Amino acid sequence: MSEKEVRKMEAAEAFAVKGQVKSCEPYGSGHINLTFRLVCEEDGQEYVYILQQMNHDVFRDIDGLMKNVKGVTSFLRRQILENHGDPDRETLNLVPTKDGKDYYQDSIGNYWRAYLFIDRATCYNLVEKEEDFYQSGKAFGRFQCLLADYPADELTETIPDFHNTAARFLTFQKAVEEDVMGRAAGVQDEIRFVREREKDMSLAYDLQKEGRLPLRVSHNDTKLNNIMIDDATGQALCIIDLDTIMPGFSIFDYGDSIRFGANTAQEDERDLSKVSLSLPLFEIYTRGFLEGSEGRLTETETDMLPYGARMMTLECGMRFLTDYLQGDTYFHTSREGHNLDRCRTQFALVADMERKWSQMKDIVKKYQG
Ligand code: ADP
Ligand code: GN1
Ligand code: MG
Repeated sequence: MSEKEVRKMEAAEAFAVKGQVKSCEPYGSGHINLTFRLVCEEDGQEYVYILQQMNHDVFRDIDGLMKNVKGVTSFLRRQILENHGDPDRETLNLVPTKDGKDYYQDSIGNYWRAYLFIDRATCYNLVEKEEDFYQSGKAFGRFQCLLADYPADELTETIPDFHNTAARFLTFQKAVEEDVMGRAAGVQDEIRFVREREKDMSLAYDLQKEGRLPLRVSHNDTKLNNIMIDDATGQALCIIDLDTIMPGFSIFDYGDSIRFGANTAQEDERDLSKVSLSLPLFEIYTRGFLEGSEGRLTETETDMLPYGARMMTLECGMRFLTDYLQGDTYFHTSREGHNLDRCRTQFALVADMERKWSQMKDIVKKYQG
């Protein structure tokens, strides 16, 4: 067994799962953590869990992060019980370690956690049914409402300046300057694309400083594969990937969902002719998100939804490009040039949003109420 396999099995054995460990295979398509589907068996019955090695390079304060996850999931669990829902499926549930802790540190310092596996539900990488996307909009809108009552001062900021696009621009500029991999010469068009769009990168924070845009407790990573859709009912069942819950902007929760889900192609599509903003999907998500947020968004927030979508797409493309320039150390990649492919889809989508800007604005107005 490789060192990695040994650590994984050590971690699997550390949690208070039912029965004996039967298998533990890589699972899902997240870019940050290492995720495994852990299957255990007792008396011929299978018990399934998610085992995750948390990315300690990305999340420097694992203890603070896990306090956030524990706090938010316990808070949601109470609300689900009040609404007579199923708390084992409608929120993530941490499985404690055998000594009662929320996470485990293995003998070489890696951090692990386990969740109950939510079965009969799917995380999609592309919208297959429009209704699913509507449901996810509603769920993310509602999620913000539920978290509106969460004590924000108890939250750890797990990645400072996570959606501070202007700060990310500075990191990008530095990566271009340093050019540690010698890749900058080959991506001059992409570098120009970012630089031409610097001017409105700080708009959200500027408005917040002026008291015109509220800071809210938000999810901050609202792509479609971070929400589970119930296979039987087609309804959004559970919002997952709670690592980045911290104070942020509603327009960015909305925007990140549009970036990923209203794209007619996958995030890493190589054929850029397939990439575009689907206005029907944009509309359906907007309707869901505004319904789900139940009138709590201010007029400025609603006005800025299209900006949120464009900025999240530009920011994400810039982050992929930065990582490409720095040698692919942040996002998991599985092929040569993977981050550059991802960057190009994002920029193609930004360009299409710019072409469709007035239609995006009109659609938001239609549902503004
Ligand atoms: P990352 O931060 O790497 O994106 P996620 O927490 O999003 O990690 O998990 C990666 C994938 O694992 C998800 O997209 C989903 O498919 C799957 N997953 C995560 N948690 C659960 C769960 N409790 N039940 C079933 N599948 C899950
Ligand atoms: C990462 O963890 P995951 O795969 O859901 C990233 C997001 C990016 C996304 C791009 C903590 O999300 O910010 O938008 O990749 N998460 C972190 O797909 O950086
Ligand atoms: Mg994820």
